[in-house]
This record gives sequence, C-alpha cells and structure tokens, in this order.
Amino acid sequence: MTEVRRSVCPLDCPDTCALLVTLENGRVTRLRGDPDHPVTRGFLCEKVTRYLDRQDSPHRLLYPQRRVGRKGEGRFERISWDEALDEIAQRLERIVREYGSEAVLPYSYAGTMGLVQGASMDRRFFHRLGASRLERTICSAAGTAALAATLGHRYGTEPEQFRHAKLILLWGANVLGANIHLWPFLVEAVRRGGRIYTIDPVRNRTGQLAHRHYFVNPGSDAALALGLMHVIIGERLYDAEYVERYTEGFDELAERVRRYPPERVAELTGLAAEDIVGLAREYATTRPAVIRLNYGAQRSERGGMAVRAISLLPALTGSWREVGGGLLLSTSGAFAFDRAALERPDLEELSGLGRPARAINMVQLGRALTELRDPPVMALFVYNSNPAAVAPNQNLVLQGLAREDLFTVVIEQLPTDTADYADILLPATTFLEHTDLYLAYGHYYLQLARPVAPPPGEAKANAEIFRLLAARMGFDEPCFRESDDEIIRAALSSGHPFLEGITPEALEQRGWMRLRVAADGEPFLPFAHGGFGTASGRLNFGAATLDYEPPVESRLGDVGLRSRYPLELVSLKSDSGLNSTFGYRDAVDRETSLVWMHEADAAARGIRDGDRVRVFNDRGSIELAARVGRDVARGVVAVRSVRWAKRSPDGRNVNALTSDRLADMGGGATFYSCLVDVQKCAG
Ligand SMILES: Nc1nc2c(c(=O)[nH]1)N[C@H]1C(S)=C(S)[C@@H](COP(=O)(O)OP(=O)(O)OC[C@H]3O[C@@H](n4cnc5c(=O)[nH]c(N)nc54)[C@H](O)[C@@H]3O)O[C@H]1N2
Ligand SMILES: Nc1nc2c(c(=O)[nH]1)N[C@H]1C(S)=C(S)[C@@H](COP(=O)(O)OP(=O)(O)OC[C@H]3O[C@@H](n4cnc5c(=O)[nH]c(N)nc54)[C@H](O)[C@@H]3O)O[C@H]1N2
Ligand SMILES: [Mo]
Repeated sequence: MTEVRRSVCPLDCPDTCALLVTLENGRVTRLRGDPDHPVTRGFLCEKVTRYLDRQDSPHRLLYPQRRVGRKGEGRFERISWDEALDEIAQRLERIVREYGSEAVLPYSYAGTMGLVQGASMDRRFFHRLGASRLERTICSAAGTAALAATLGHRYGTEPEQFRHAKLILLWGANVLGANIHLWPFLVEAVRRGGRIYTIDPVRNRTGQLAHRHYFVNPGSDAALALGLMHVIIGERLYDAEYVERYTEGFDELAERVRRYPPERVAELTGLAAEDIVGLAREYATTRPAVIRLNYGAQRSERGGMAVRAISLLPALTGSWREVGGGLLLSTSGAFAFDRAALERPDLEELSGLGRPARAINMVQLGRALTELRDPPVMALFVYNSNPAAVAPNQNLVLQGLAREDLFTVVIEQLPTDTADYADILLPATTFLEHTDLYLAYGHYYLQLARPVAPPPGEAKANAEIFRLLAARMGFDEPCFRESDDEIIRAALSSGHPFLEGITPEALEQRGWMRLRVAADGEPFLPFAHGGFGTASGRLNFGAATLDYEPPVESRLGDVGLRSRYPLELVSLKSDSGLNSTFGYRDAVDRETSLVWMHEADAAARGIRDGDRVRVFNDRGSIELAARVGRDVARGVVAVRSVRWAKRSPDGRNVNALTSDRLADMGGGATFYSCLVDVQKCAG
C-alpha cells in the first residue's frame, strides 16, 4: 500500500518547501519536493531529503522525563504526563507566589515556522501567567527594524522574478547554502545574459560561482552602500522622477553621502576605490538589477544601519518599477495574520501584574539567568529552540542553565545541548505528526499541513502541551480550549487584502496558495508606484541619522580589544546544518570543526592547512582545524555554525566566542561582530 500525501517543510529557512510524503503501509518512507509548487519546483535541499533520520531517530524523545543527574549531564527517569504536568504547575505556582510571575521566562524561536506550534497557545499561556516577555531578536531584529524605517513594509521582490534580472547582487546572502530554491532562478537569469555578484567577507560556495566576488569587511556594509550612493548621486545616475514622486529627503541624502567618497569607503570596507565606482555605475545603469539581501549583513553591531542604507538603493535607481528589479530581504511582512487573535497579549491583564510584563532580550539569555534581579529568572521554559548551542556568549548561558535553583522545562524532539539541562523534559511531535499553518520569508505562498504519521511514544504537539498546562493552572478562558483548526481560522481572519479568498477549506484542498499580493499570474511590484508603509507613504531616506561608524569589535573598532584580538570572526551558517537542528549528524560536525583563514594571517602565526588551532577571546576558547586559503578576506576567520556543543571534544561550539552585545537597531544579535585570535596548538 503506497500513498502520497502533502506536507510542508517547517524549518527556519526562506524557502518553506512544499513536500510530497510517500507512505508505505502507513510508514513514511520518502520526502520529495512538490514539482507543482512555483518555488520548490520538485527538489529539496540535501538536509531535508534525509529528514527521516531525524524522524525515526533512535534518540527521539518519547516520554516525559525528570532529571536525575547533574544539570547538563543529561540523565533522566521516565515519568507520566500527569506527574510532569502536576510538577510543572506546582513549581510555577510556587515561583509566582514567591517571586512574582515575571520570574518565569519563555524561550522559543523558529524550530518550526508553523504558527500553531510556534506562536499561539504558548504565547497565550505566558501572557495569561504574566511571565516576562521574550524579545525574539536572535535572527532578524536589526533588519526588521531597518526595513520598518525605510520601506515601512517587510516584503520585496518575488523570487520568481529574479529570472528577469540582468544584474543580481547577493549581499550577505549565501544562496546555495541557505536559500537554494532561489538558485534555479539565478541560473535562468544567467542564461539570459544576467550577471551575479556577491558581497561578503567570505567567499562561500555561492561566491565561488559568482561572476565577481567583492570581499567586504564585516559590519561595514552601510559604508559601502553610502559610497555607492555617493557615486550614483554624484554622477546623476539616479531616477529623478521616481525620487521626486515616491521618496522624501533626497536633498539631505545627497548632502550626507558627500561624506562618503570612494577613497574613504575603500578604507572602511576593504573594497578598492575603483571597484566601488564601477559597481555603483553598473548597478545604476543595468536594467533590471535586483539585490538579494539576506540576513548575514545585519548580524553585526551596525547591522541596522547596513540594511537601512542598502534598502535605499532601489528607490534611488527606480528599480522598484521593473519586473526583476528591487530588493528582497524577507517576504514575511506580507503574511498579514491576526496576530492578536493568535497570541492574545490582552490576557496579560488577567495575570494580576497590573502593568506590561518586563521584556527580556533573548540574545542576552546568559545575563538574564545570571545577573537579573527583582525578580531573578527562577523558571525557564524552552521550546522550538536550543539556546545552549545557538545563543551567543555560551559560557555565560551554560553557567545560567547550570543554576541549581533554576527550574527548567524543555520541550524537544531530540536530546539537544539544552535538553541536558532540563528539570522536566517533554517529548514533542515533528511536523509530520501535527497540524500547522506555515508562512514563508522567501516567497509569497501560504501553506497548511496535516499530520501524516502518528506521534511516537507519548510525544505531544506544543499547542496541546500548553492547552494541558493551562488547564492545570486553572486558566479557564475559552481561548485555551481552541482546537488547532480554530487557531488557524483566527489567524486568517485579519481582513487584510493579502489574505482575501484564503480560507482553511481552500488551503486544505490545495495545500498552498499565493497571497493576494497581485492578480493571478501577475507579478507583484510592491513599490512600483510608491506604496511604502511609512507615515507619508513615501520612502524615507532618513539622511539625518544615516551614517557609519565601525563596530566596536572590528578591525577599525576598539583599539585595546583589536590589539589583543586582531581577527574578525564570522560564524556563518553551515551548508549541511540548519542552525542546530541537524546537530546529531557527522556531516555537521565535520563542517563546523574547521576555521577558514587567509593564508597571510595563517603564515604570520606559523599555521598550515590542517593544523590544530585554538580560536579564543575573553569570552572563551575552542579548538578547530585550520583551513588555509584565500576564501576569506585578510583579517577575517570563518567558522560554520552551529554544532551540538556536547559533540565537540571541548564541549563548546563557536558561540563560546560570540558576543551578546546588541545591534544598533531592534535589539538584534551581533554574532558576526566578534574579535578573536588564533594560535597553533602545541604538539
Ligand atoms: N544550510 C542552512 N540553511 C539555512 C540556515 C542554516 O543554518 N543552514 N539557517 C537559516 C536561518 S535561521 C537564516 S536566518 C537564514 C540566513 O541566511 P543567510 O543570511 O544567507 O546566512 P548567513 O550565513 O547568516 O549569512 C549569509 C552570508 O553573509 C555573510 N556575512 C557575514 N557578515 C557579513 C557582513 O558584515 N557583510 C556582508 N555583506 N556579509 C556578511 C556570511 O559570510 C554569509 O556568507 O538561512 C536559513 N537557512
Ligand atoms: N554563531 C552563530 N550562532 C547563531 C547563528 C549564526 O549564524 N551564528 N544564527 C542565529 C540565528 S539566525 C537563529 S534563527 C538561531 C536559531 O536558533 P534556534 O531557533 O534555537 O534553532 P535550532 O538550533 O535549529 O533549534 C531549534 C530546535 O527546535 C526544536 N523543534 C523543532 N520543531 C519543534 C516543535 O514542533 N516543538 C518543539 N518543542 N521543538 C521543536 C528542534 O528539535 C531544535 O532543537 O541561531 C542563532 N545562532
Ligand atoms: Mo535565523
């Protein structure tokens, strides 16, 4: 008996693939990409093709467990769901009584991109409790705030339109590694005479295949964009009509960018002055030209400014008018759900707190667990995330997680680094076992997926776990009894025109539907005629605050720091992993145990290709194998992120080095502003 059912890849990736699942005698035996989906187009990334090793892993968590070993040791005993839920409810009640509700902290991110299992019942539960609010900043917060300031909307060019572009700038975007379903559109563009340029401190696989690669110093992109604008405006290569009709503040911008002549920008960015001029001319005069900005450029202390400055370029050149022009950072803002109905922030009023709960930035988890008072964090609730591996300043995070007086609940599918620190560990279902509604951040298709397999053991879906906990805590508001389908219906009822005609029934039948961003078959040109989401409806150049200063942790940053730690570490995404989701695989261990160095930096330290080296700074130290060559800018070292720390010989991963300093906008993370040094290991 063979059957094929539809599903959706739930992982935190721009592509959100439509899947076809093969079942043989009720068992899932194969995952494929749906050939009918306009972006997935019949193929999957290598990681997810092999997802069944995760689904059927002998390490899947199957039962609720209670810790019996030391924190971090990962030794547990099986308990029943009733025992687990009772213990959690009792502990939470006691902590709330003694310390107040804000002593409870949820910690979740995008282990699944599904709304039901990622941002519904859980949010309601913590709001009703009056828990500290988590600022979910670890990935895209700086870029999100930047787009809000300039475009006023978080959406841009459709991936399908990239095939029409004649010049494609991949700016801090590793398409082959982290967004592979865009690649076929780029290949099509090249076949029609288009060119691909990459702008990145690292020449990754994408950069190796580009027509040109520009090495840029980490965190200096704002200066580069200001330099490009200097040339475009100075040489009158801008679209005066577009600027006049749809933007504001041009004269101030023209004045401001005079501070960024090519020679100065060359010093700040590491590009040659003539390359800056050449790139500006080519970008402004090639039609259509499109920018794929992914999140790499904004994981820095100046990440907000970088995205602000880059996102002004297509308005300057009028590129938004053209099919295949514009810019894409994210499409997620077009998924205009009724978030308030999903998350019910109003429930906080019932918590007895009498004011909005305090906010805690997830990037600074280590500080929150070790330094916060009034009240201290006494209960931590982790799901859809693995902070022991993914959060910066790992040694401080682990010190916090090891606190004996901290009550930690972890809901997980696998025994992650974080799971090892749980007091109560609860087994979660995978996307093949629960219902969910999926947005995307790299295309405009909304998707619904139903379970295709039964949960193994006693695993439960997040939403169900929070329903049960709400009942245990005596939260009797009707929203805590809503079914998954009721949650989905609520999400879709915002009345926003982009969701027009998209009903649960239609989604159920078709699996995926394009948002109503344009008429059927018509390209979406979001800002061809203005339409910016700013107060005036015009793009705001914001020149008064547009400027560049090097990150503190950079080659031009703090003098004391850079004299001790002269190398800039970029811990970009691994090709074989998805953050830490596949951290049980050997391929991820292999890829993440290398440090790429420039040959000049290696030679200066007596390091040869393959040598064991120590990478270190004041926050920590890890041992890796050197990979010496010319695929990183001079002064830059690169390590792929992230592995399960517990699988490395020293029990740490690259986040032992990264900083929990915040970005210039949105409270974002600064993983890629990190100074280190490298030393050859003795022996
Ligand atoms: N294979 C794989 N795919 C993934 C993920 C994964 O872990 N593995 N993670 C998913 C997630 S959570 C996200 S957010 C997306 C992220 O997708 P991307 O943003 O494309 O991935 P990153 O590796 O963070 O960064 C992209 C590139 O930016 C470069 N970069 C670093 N600093 C700078 C800088 O200052 N300026 C410029 N111009 N470039 C810089 C890096 O070297 C890298 O090559 O990918 C998703 N897809
Ligand atoms: N050095 C460095 N660190 C980084 C980055 C970097 O580029 N460099 N990138 C940062 C970025 S962009 C991001 S987005 C974060 C990502 O950080 P996280 O969001 O923590 O991502 P993952 O490591 O993939 O962990 C997701 C976990 O959720 C679990 N999970 C999946 N589905 C479910 C479910 O339905 N229920 C429950 N309960 N659990 C589920 C998975 O098993 C997995 O362990 O990492 C950040 N950390
Ligand atoms: Mo991310």
